[in-house]
Amino acid sequence: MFSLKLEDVLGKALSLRSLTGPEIVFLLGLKEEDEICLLFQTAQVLRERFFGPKVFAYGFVYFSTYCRNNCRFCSSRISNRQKLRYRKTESEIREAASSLAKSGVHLIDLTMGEDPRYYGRREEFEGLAELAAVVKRETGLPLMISPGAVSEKTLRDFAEAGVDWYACYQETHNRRLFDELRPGQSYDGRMLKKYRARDMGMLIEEGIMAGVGETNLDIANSVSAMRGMGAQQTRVMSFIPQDGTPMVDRHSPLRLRELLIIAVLRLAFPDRLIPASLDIDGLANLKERLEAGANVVTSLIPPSMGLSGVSQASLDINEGNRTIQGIIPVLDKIGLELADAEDYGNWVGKERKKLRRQNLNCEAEV
Ligand code: MD0
Ligand code: SF4
Repeated sequence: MFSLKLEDVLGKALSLRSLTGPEIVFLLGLKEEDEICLLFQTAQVLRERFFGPKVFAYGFVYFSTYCRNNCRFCSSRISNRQKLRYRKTESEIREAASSLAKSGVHLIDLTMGEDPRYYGRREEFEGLAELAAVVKRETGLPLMISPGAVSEKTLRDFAEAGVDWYACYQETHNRRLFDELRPGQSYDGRMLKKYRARDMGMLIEEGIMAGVGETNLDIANSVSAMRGMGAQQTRVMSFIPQDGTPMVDRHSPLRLRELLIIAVLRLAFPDRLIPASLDIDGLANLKERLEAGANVVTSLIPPSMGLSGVSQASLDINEGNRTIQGIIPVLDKIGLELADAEDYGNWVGKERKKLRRQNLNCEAEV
């Protein structure tokens, strides 16, 4: 067995060459503190090269916590009878989005479970596409939608309404683990949605979960799946045990694991967006996530509007910590700064243009 040298692997990443599966597995297995520090420093150098000191921030509106699915890790799963659910009205959604926009976020992420109200009726989705267009107009910000594995027609409605991003996380690219985590859902069907959204010109975000029984090789395979779909935003989130779910007694993984994965994502996707989510530990560990190479803070939630997070339903929300004011002192401490809305708008505009060009070239080839 040949052995890899850390300096070689980091050097390769710094010269923007793709890392192989074994190299990724090697990085994820680092144990020595000084080696891990070198990895994080390299991730920071790469982030700096493409984004300078600028960090983006996303406002999050989880507008329906109803879901027809039964994911084992998720508190919104249909068989969780303990869950107090809500579904926000159009005007509540617009109000939350506007208040986030006023606070200075760069994007609005409209998220819901696979709410049967929507999945049962076409008109509801049509209404949602219209609402997305209204929110985009009213806030003047790019828009992400995370509505689950919607139909082809609905994806098209979103694309036509001007939705910029489609987010739909696989959580794992190990099919056996996927079947365990997302019983009754189709692995290929979910993957296909992202490819279709991309073909329609929407940017895509792919995400994985750490601490659900995945191996380092699974993570390396996820990196290659993310590369294959051309995701513009790639994320990892630590599993948080949820009351009322079959995984409530499982432990949340050590945060070091998530940090190593963030750093590996940065090395693998130096010029892509990589979130540090407030939905895992609230403000705690935000600094560490950024120091591992993340460049977007996600899950900012306006306080006192009755909105919840996904993994952390209430942590730090009403305290006003999941806000722009909450994160700025953390950015300051490590020499980072909040980007302008214009910086973000330009990034999205440029990527969407690139994608349209690629899509046209593909059409020309067939
Ligand atoms: C977050 N809670 O950013 C949100 C969520 C959905 N598009 C994003 C997982 O952490
Ligand atoms: Fe529903 Fe999404 Fe939760 Fe699965 S992860 S139960 S699809 S809200």
